[in-house]
Amino acid sequence: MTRAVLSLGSNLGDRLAHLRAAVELLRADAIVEVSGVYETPPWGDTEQPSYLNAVVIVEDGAATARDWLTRARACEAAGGRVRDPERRFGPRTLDVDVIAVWADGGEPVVDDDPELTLPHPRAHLRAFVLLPWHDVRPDAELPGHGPVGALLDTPGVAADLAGVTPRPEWSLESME
Ligand code: PH2
Ligand code: MG
Ligand code: MG
Repeated sequence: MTRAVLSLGSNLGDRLAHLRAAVELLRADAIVEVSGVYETPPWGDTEQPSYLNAVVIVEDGAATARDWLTRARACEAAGGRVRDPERRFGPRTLDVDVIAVWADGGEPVVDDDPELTLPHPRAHLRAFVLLPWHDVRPDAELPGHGPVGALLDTPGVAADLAGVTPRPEWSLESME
């Protein structure tokens, strides 16, 4: 069994529809938990529309960390993602980032592969990842950085929390 935390983000087109489509695709891979949706100011490149962000926790008996990246990219491709090499943190229809992966025995996967660095090298700085994750897993730990609850209290993250707005009217839960 491997478990992964994925971060979903969209700030172009029908943002909610993009997040919902990603969740539907990932359901086939056994979604364990889906967070609420937050509207968040753009981080890292401020000249772009606000994002909708959410976090999902997924489990699959056989998936490797690389498989989670492949699945994340398949979601992005289905969401019409076009990459702009000139603009690393620029706008996007759908972004699915692998934040952390745990192997069979619960050990975190640590990897400095530039294509899939694990844990995600900027997750500890991002209120838009940490807050929805903490909502669904209050005891979560980001490998190498400690409890997510404590990271929410670090100065840069705590300052950003003010702009992270819950949108309870926009659910990603299945309508079934
Ligand atoms: N993703 C980025 C860059 N900036 N800002 C917010 N609020 N949410 C994101 O998902 C996001 C971002 C590139 O991955
Ligand atoms: Mg991203
Ligand atoms: Mg990404």
